Amino acid sequence: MSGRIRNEAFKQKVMSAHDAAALVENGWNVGFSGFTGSGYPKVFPEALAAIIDAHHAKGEEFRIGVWTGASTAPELDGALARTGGISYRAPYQSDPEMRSAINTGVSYYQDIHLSHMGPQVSQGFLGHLNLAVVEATAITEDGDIVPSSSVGMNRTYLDHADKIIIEVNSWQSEDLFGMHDIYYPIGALPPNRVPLPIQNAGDRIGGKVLKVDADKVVAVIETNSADRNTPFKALDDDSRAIAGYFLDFLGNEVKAGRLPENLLPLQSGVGNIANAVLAGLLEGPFENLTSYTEVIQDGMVDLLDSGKLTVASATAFSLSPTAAEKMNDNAAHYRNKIVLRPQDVSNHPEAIRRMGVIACNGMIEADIYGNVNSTHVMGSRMQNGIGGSGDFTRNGWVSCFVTPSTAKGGAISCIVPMVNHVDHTEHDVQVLITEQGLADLRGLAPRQRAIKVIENCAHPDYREPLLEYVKLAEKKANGHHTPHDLATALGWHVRFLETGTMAL
Ligand code: 0RQ
Repeated sequence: MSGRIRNEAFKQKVMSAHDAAALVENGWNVGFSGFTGSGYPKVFPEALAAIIDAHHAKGEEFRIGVWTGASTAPELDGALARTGGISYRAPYQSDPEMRSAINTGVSYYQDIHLSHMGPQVSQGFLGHLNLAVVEATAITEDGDIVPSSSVGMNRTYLDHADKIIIEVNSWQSEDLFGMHDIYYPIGALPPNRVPLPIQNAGDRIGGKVLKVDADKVVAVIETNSADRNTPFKALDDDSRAIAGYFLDFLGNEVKAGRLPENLLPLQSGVGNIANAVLAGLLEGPFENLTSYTEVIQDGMVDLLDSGKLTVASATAFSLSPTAAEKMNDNAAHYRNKIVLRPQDVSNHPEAIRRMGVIACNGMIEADIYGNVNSTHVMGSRMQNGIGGSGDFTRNGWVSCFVTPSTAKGGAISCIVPMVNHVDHTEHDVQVLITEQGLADLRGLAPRQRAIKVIENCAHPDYREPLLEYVKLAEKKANGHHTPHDLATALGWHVRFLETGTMAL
């Protein structure tokens, strides 16, 4: 044994992943740890996938509900989705196999705001939780769980599941102990909720460990496996340009007196552009920054190293292999600057609103009036999910969305007459940014916004057609608040589906 299991009763429960997976029954709901590719169980899901395959080979029905914190990795979403044995999945996912199971109709998917997942599980809307499978860095002498590289939904799943399986992963640094902040009162439902006592991004309000009812623990598995940790794409010209507009915007907000010189706590989404923004901040003029976000990626760690960022609060890491090794080697140093919280705290509307978080997230497309689609491709297909973007956008001090102005080599305009699905309404979206420029929509009525969005953000190839649409809509509309020609508003998407391009 690795020495990570320090409680006698738990030592007696150590078994192979196969034996643990054999405890699962058809029709169960399983709550897994894991958030953006970190802190998910590494060997249990593949063992379970093999068991599901064996049942299917015998012609037997075997399907389970899979709940997580957010996206996981090929070893979890990929392995289980491939069996066709996932009946229902929630909340955020980004695995190609899982996406395919959703889009081919094999699996139901419910896309829930990450801060809503805890309360919805607690109220039983997703059904009964039969099993929680949670990765741990260690089990203490007292039988408490030291979380690993994500906290996500673990507190809720451990509290609600009938049975629990713990995967103790000795790849995770033992020095993560003390980085987590597990606040139990967040589980209370109305009318028993209390104010969330977070005033500053780095405030610690809870304990270091997850509590677990030892009687519910049916198996402990030992592993030594790295998190998914995919490297980031190299910064390209578009992401650098987008980051540049965003940083200029923040500088102007400081000059206008709407932001302090060290800004307000930053939230940044995942992906290439978010990382470019963080790289830009490294070279930029802002000092003593703080971050209240949901994932800590490489750029955030670089900012901490530079001293420009003093503290980062999140629920998970999403690091490249190199940055993950660095985190593992230096966790004792970083735990004074990083707080990992349950996702219903990291994404809590009250904290986000109180501190005035600056939200910046990626999108699929925006329309001329400022509605944003973060999740759907051409009306019916799911890309990833809303993740935490709604939690931060609705409640942030400034809410920004970023995207290149075109996708698929220019065949798709990311600025369209009408979005094919709405995740963030015109009432919540304040700033749109593409490599073409930035549209600050604050204080503008819809018709004023349309001109600004087209002129500042649309690709030159699509500007004229968009202006033509505005003219047509104003002629045909039944009202002049948000003029639309309903017969052609989604015509750009229809044209893409029929011809492979939105271009005329
Ligand atoms: O498809 O992979 O087939 O080439 O969408 O697009 O440009 O790689 O962008 O990785 O930044 O993702 C919105 C999906 C952007 C992400 C989204 C196609 C494009 C490509 C991905 P391919 P890019 P990114 C914090 C906050 C929601 C959750 C969120 C996301 C693929 O940012 O999931 O914000 N956001 N969470 O070709 C059709 C368009 C398109 C398009 C791009 N207009 N139409 N396809 N694509 N634009 C994190 C968490 O919550 C955990």
